[in-house]
Amino acid sequence: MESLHVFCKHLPKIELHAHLNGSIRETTLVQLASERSVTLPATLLQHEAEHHDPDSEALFNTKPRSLEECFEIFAYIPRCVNDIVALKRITVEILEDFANDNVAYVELRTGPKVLLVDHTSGEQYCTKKQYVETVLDIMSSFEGKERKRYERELHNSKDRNLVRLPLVPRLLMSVDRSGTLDQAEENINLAIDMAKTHPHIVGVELGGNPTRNDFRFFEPLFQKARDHGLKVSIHFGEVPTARNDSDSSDPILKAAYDEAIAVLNFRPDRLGHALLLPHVLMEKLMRKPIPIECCPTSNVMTLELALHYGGNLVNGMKKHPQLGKWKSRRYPFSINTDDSGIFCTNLTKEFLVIATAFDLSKDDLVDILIQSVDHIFDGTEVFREKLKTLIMGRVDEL
Ligand code: 6MZ
Repeated sequence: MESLHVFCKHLPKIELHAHLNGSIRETTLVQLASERSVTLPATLLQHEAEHHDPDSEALFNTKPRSLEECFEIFAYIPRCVNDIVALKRITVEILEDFANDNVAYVELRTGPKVLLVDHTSGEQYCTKKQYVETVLDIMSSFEGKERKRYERELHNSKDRNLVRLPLVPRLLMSVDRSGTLDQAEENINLAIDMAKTHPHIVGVELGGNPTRNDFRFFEPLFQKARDHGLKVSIHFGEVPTARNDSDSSDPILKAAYDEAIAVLNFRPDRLGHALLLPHVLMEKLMRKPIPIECCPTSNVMTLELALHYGGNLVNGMKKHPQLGKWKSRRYPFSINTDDSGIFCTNLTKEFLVIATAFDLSKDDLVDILIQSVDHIFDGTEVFREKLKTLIMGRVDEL
């Protein structure tokens, strides 16, 4: 276990499904809340002190976190990250955390927000565009520093494969499905407009509370984004659906099924989660796969699988409704954190927990990782091939 942990830690990884405001360190969230006189309900806070260390051996002791609880805590976050000062802080810390976890490429996703400039000095607001520019500026300067660090260390090192790869950050702009069509349109137009001059913006995504609204409501906007060259990822299969087209006994399940069919017919570039799929939909995907962004711990938590196994994440993971099948049928998927702050996780833990639950070898993990490089939204084939070569170079040394 220990050697597998070290292997997962040093493996250069890629992250394709991470929500910015869900990836806040819990310690930072608590501090921001206190500075802004926001009282966070103690029941929503996750970890005992020993779990704060991301490398802690107490890996899998996360408290259960239902989907409902996730959205309860998401409602508090904008009151804590309410100004540009906080946004800068969390963005830098999140990039540092991914870099320290040996992540070589990350696509962060976030819904642009109107924030205060500084919560301590009055009521001056900045625009959604300034929100995105703030994140992009931090990404660019972080990427520049990482590249310089990498070149310096290469220069000083006898073996280039021992040097930690630089973190390359990219951005997806989110549409929150519980918001209005006007808000969604504003975000999509902003993404299209800003992507013309900001190559860090590589796509758009639909997320938010899966019990609210319907993909079809937003579909023309995602088509527009796609027509402008942006890639599209859609959260999918987070709530149960009817079993098939003729199963219409429950109108909510039937609507969820019809929505799922609409998503699949749209053929997004990637699907987030894709958890609760009836056989018919899974077989439809098997025939013409769309890469899935799997978020193992988040899935087990939101489906409350660990709850039934005394809080044991590994046992809960064994009951993951899809992961075992995807692996055995060689379905294209990537491993991601979703909300590392909310679920007390990082990519090392995600690789370790699936390896432990499904008895995967180091080669299996590398296999999953390398095939998922093809799912990256950053455009060039050359970039992806180079990344695979760099990852394999490091793997040879592990
Ligand atoms: C659906 C999720 C999510 O955009 O404020 N979000 N949406 N399913 C999930 N699985 C648990 N986890 C996070 O990031 C926080 C927002 O991301 C979405 C929610 O809308 C949440 O408010 P940003 O940076």
